[in-house]
Amino acid sequence: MIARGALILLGGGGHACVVTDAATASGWSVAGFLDDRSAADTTAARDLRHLGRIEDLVDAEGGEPIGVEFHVAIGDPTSRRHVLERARVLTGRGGTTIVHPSAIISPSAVVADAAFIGPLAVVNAGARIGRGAIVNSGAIVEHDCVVGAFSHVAPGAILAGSVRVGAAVLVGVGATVRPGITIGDEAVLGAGAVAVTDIPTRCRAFGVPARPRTTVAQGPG
Ligand code: JB2
Repeated sequence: MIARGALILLGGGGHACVVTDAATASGWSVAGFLDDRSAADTTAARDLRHLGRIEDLVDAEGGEPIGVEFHVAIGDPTSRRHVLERARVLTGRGGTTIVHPSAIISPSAVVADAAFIGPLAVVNAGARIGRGAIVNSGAIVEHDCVVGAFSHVAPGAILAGSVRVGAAVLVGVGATVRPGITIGDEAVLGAGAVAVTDIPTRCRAFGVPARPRTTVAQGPG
């Protein structure tokens, strides 16, 4: 039985370990994690109890949601969207936002449900962080940026002012995006890339300056 007021994580990989630390530092009691893989195949089992599969958000006997808060702790945008949707269907709820206490979030910024803001991240004035999005460790989202639902701004990435990031985008580790650039839905900007022109929907762009290469079809996750 999981105590009410506790938090359970969905996903048991490396990102779940980072979220565990952030959630604990911000006062949550993390009861454990749900993952369809066995505990032996997960990283989070090192620190947390494996409590079962995602379907265990619903009480096996009563068929009712188990009533605890949850957070989808998976880095990949498509998988994150997929698992959060499954959880929403099971529980009728949308998931909790976790913000590490060392993050700096402007009072005029807006952070939607189910988002994750990691340690030392900065979300500056007027920025909007979408549902289920990640601003990971040390990433900077400058003033008036929009980060779409389920997008992941990876550790150390920098979005300069007024950048628009679509839904389910991955901005790779240490990537930089020039002011005012738009990145289309489900695009990927590679690690260390510098975007100086817009990146189209579903495009993968790499390098300095970032060059769009191929258009990719993403699976359901
Ligand atoms: O669609 C899914 C799904 N996708 C991933 N359905 C279900 N039921 N489960 C899913 N998972 C589960 O999330 C996998 O079974 C797996 O155990 C976990 C993801 O773990 P993984 O280690 O692959 O990724 P991660 O998201 O924890 O970490 C990645 O992203 C972080 C941001 C890594 O690349 C890290 O290095 C990175 N820091």
